[in-house]
Amino acid sequence: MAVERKPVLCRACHVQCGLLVDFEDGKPAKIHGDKDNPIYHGYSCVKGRQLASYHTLPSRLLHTQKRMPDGSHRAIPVTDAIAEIAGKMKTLIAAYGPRAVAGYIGTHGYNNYATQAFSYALLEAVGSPMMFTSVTIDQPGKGISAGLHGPWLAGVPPIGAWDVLMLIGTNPIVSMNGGLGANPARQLHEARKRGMKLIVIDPRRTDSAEQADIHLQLKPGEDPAVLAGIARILIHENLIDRSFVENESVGFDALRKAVEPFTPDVVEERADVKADDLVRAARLFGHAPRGAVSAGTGANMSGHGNLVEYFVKTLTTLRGFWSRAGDVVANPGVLVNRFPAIAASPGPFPAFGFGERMRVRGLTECASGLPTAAAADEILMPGEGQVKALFVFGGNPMVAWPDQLKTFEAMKALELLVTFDPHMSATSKLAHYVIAPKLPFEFASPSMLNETLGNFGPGWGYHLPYAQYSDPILDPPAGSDVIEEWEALYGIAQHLGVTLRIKDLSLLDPKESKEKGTVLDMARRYTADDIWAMLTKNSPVPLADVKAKGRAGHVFDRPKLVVQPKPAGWTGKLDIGNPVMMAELNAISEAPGVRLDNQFPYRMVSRRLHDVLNSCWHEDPILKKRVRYNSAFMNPTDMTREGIASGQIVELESNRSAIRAIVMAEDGVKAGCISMSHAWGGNPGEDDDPFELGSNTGRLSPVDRDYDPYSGIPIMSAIPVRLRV
Ligand SMILES: Nc1nc2c(c(=O)[nH]1)N[C@H]1C(S)=C(S)[C@@H](COP(=O)(O)OP(=O)(O)OC[C@H]3O[C@@H](n4cnc5c(=O)[nH]c(N)nc54)[C@H](O)[C@@H]3O)O[C@H]1N2
Ligand SMILES: Nc1nc2c(c(=O)[nH]1)N[C@H]1C(S)=C(S)[C@@H](COP(=O)(O)OP(=O)(O)OC[C@H]3O[C@@H](n4cnc5c(=O)[nH]c(N)nc54)[C@H](O)[C@@H]3O)O[C@H]1N2
Ligand code: SF4
Ligand SMILES: [Mo]
Repeated sequence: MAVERKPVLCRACHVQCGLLVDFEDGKPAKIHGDKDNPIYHGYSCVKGRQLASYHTLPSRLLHTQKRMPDGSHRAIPVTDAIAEIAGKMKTLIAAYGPRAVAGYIGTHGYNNYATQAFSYALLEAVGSPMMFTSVTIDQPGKGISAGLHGPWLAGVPPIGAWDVLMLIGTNPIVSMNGGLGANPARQLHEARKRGMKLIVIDPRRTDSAEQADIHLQLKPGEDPAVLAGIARILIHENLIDRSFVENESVGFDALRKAVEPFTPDVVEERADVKADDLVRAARLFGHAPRGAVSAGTGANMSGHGNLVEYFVKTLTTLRGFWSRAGDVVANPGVLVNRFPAIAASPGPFPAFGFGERMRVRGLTECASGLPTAAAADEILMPGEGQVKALFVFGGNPMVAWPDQLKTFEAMKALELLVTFDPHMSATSKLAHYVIAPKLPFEFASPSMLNETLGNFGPGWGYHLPYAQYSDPILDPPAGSDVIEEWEALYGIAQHLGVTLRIKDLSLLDPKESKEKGTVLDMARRYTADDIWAMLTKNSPVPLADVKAKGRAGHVFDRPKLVVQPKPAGWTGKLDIGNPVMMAELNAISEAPGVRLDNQFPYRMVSRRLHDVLNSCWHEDPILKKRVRYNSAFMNPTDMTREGIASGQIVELESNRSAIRAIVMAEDGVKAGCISMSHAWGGNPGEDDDPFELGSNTGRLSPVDRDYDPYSGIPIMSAIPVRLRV
């Protein structure tokens, strides 16, 4: 049997592992990690190993679908769909103006840089500012806190330099979220062997918490109290880097005052974390010479995401854990440029209150983009500017957005809903057109996404100057009519008679990436090679050189980059006492803690499952054997008290709606919590059997109550619920 081995980068999630595909007689037979890969060291997960069969699942759409008047879908040639969509857009824009056309980039829109660039370009070309992304229903506190605190240009040292790591509401060993980089289990193992200490703040004993020196198993939503408590101990015990704080930041006195009420006893009372454990955690963190803090979705979705992410940065500043003059930059960049390596901050930048204004709840654009939690209202609310058309790029609003019942009404109200999706997702079922895209092994792509992420926090991206470029390794199935998403968007633009300007995504500054982008010749036939050349036009290493190194990932020989001292006369400083954040902290200290009240005694906390990604991979027969539905994981003591057993269906009700879910015992879940993953379940009115489709936790979050005033994110974790047997 002829066996051929082809390296490829996995695009099933953002971390883009370098994998090997063994072809037997021209067909992919086995996918596995690549032991020689200098970043991933052989790592793969089951989703990546199933990626070839994902291309041939019976449920994969091989043709673009059009919705018929009776609600059913029929295959049509993609070229027809492109022409019809453009025609409909023209009519809508003529009648309602360009703001009526909106876009939403979801997980798989993010995973595909060409889709990202072309989707923004199309909206811009028609004059619509209405591009939503999953960022504002994910970790919007990251961008907002960066604005309020200010970025540190030199970034953070790599994991190899840390003596301590604090993880808050994130479980990178499963999720690959930042904190531990690529192949997180291996990185953690090596760091632990070296002596790095780990502090985990999470209501659940996660895979990451299992390995922690200290696990603060807090009441969900009480993160600000815990972090303020830690900051207070650092200040009281003089465990801060005084000269760094004095020279590089402003606002220390305001911070000191605001954290003062959060004594260890107060924190114990509010967050149900032992005062001694809090002190131990603060001392472990405060005595470590170097370290890092990383937060995730749990920290961002439980009511005070901006403040928690602000503490992530403030604790880093208090300890002076940022990269300093003389440090060698671990990854000077290959396909993506980094910020200038200077040990200085340009100071805060606007975090909210600019750009496009939403017509609801006083929301505006923020440093993490437009508030996606307002998108359904923008579609439903009549009046000037009402959204009439929505393009969904690799996302699934019907199961992922908060307030599913409202989202359902919104999707049905649209005059044009177009999804780019290989499956008849819950959202696609309501779409007028579902464009059937090529899948990752059918087109080329370089490792830009994970490299870009490396610029935004500790333990994200690559800790070495690494890049990989993948060729297409599979042909689309015989008889199919699938298309690369950028080609479909280019076709729509051609029909509309507009000119696209493609951003150079090797540049981080949005303005620069636009200015240095490429204006397309709309009469030309571009190839994928042309597009990737545009997207990497100003990359530190030319794409041609990356390609020349072959198709397996490679560490590039880059000139050594050393962090330079702050130039003379520099005025920018970090702000650790931002008035908006301090006011939020004061309000928390004056309000009673999250009490498990009689009406809604449980808190539903979000979590990720190893074998699926959000709403993806649920239809894969192999993965289905591992995970069929999203269980409601509960502490056995709560189950005994309620008289319920694993496998039993219960009803979970919030102040918005109720869902039925299947209970599963898990010792590591804090009592009083129900730990459940999102993006399951079907559309309202569909089969409500949780054993078949799972349960939609989005249905429990109202978007118009308890939302963040800047990003619009509602409570999507730590949701107060009651349980009925
Ligand atoms: N309550 C609660 N809600 C949450 C969360 C939570 O923790 N709790 N998490 C939030 C977060 S962090 C996020 S990011 C969002 C997720 O929000 P979304 O990105 O909107 O949802 P996904 O389920 O990731 O949608 C992915 C879609 O892409 C399709 N797809 C798969 N492969 C491809 C491909 O190659 N190309 C294209 N074009 N499409 C593809 C899938 O079929 C699926 O329909 O959900 C959010 N919702
Ligand atoms: N296998 C797999 N990997 C994924 C995904 C997936 O679905 N499956 N999704 C991808 C996406 S879209 C994203 S955004 C990332 C997210 O990556 P992470 O943010 O690491 O997501 P989780 O693994 O859900 O970890 C969130 C943790 O927060 C905890 N938590 C919940 N509420 C609170 C709270 O109030 N306070 C604190 N301190 N903790 C709380 C939960 O118990 C959980 O352990 O993962 C990505 N990777
Ligand atoms: S962790 Fe992500 S990139 Fe790596 S194999 Fe799994 S799905 Fe693919
Ligand atoms: Mo996400």
